[in-house]
Amino acid sequence: LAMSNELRGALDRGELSLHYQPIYGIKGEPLVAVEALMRWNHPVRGAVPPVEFIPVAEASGLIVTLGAWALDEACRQLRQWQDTPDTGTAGQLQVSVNLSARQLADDDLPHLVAQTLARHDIAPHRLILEITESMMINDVEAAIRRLRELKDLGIQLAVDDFGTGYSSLGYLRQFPIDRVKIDKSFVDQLGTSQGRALAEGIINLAHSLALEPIAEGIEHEYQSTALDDLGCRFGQGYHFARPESPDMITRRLADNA
Ligand code: G
Ligand code: G
Ligand code: MN
Ligand code: NA
Repeated sequence: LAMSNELRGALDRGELSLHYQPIYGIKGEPLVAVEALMRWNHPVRGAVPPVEFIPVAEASGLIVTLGAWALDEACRQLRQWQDTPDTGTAGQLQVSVNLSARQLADDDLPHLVAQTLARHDIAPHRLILEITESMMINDVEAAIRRLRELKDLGIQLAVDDFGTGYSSLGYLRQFPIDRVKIDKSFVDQLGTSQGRALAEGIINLAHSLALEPIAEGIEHEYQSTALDDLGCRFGQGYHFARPESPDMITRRLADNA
């Protein structure tokens, strides 16, 4: 409760910020997207990790306000990268924003997304919203309707932590999603033949459903190579880059790296 109260003021005091983790083409293509990740710099406690404060924000409902802020800030930043001279491919860069269940359930979400894109003059296909499997299976019909509303805006939808939830493959086909983010736990197991077979199955499944697989948590070169061999074209992880400040992303764009 103490943290929940503090978090309420954190936004107004400017203690929240977004860092961005690059998503690269696995064959070495330039930066294609960045995932926005919330940071809380507490004046006394220092950096509070999202795994501590996001659940608190979710439990209190404050995540709806924080999430709206994150969406606006990510779009504002994308516009700024694009408008900065000599930032190469910034005009094609996509930004991925994580959603919580409470936000998805909010009837105002599609309107909020449309307004935010318009405010910053961002083409809808450059915004990716990340949801998890668990957010889709509680009320499948409601989730499908909400996701359709979002898709009708022209944005992209990704399923985060893919493979760790309970969604049956039958359900998956009904959802209007574009990409699946293959959970780090599968990337971690790429060194064994069984783990590799599992990753291959997931990548093939994604492709057969016309979903773009994006591997998460790539920490080693051999994982990147294995994923490339298995036909996964995009990846994210410490091997490429950690979540970093907007300025560092600006530099990457300028270097076209
Ligand atoms: O870097 P990392 O520690 O940033 O993130 C930890 C967890 O917090 C991840 O599961 C991530 O999806 C979640 N997270 C980070 N930023 C946000 C955000 O803006 N909204 C939501 N809902 N979750 C976030
Ligand atoms: O749940 P979600 O996928 O949004 O969470 C992203 C989380 O994964 C963030 O906390 C981010 O910092 C973390 N992350 C990203 N790449 C790596 C990696 O290569 N290794 C590890 N251990 N964590 C990573
Ligand atoms: Mn994510
Ligand atoms: Na994930």
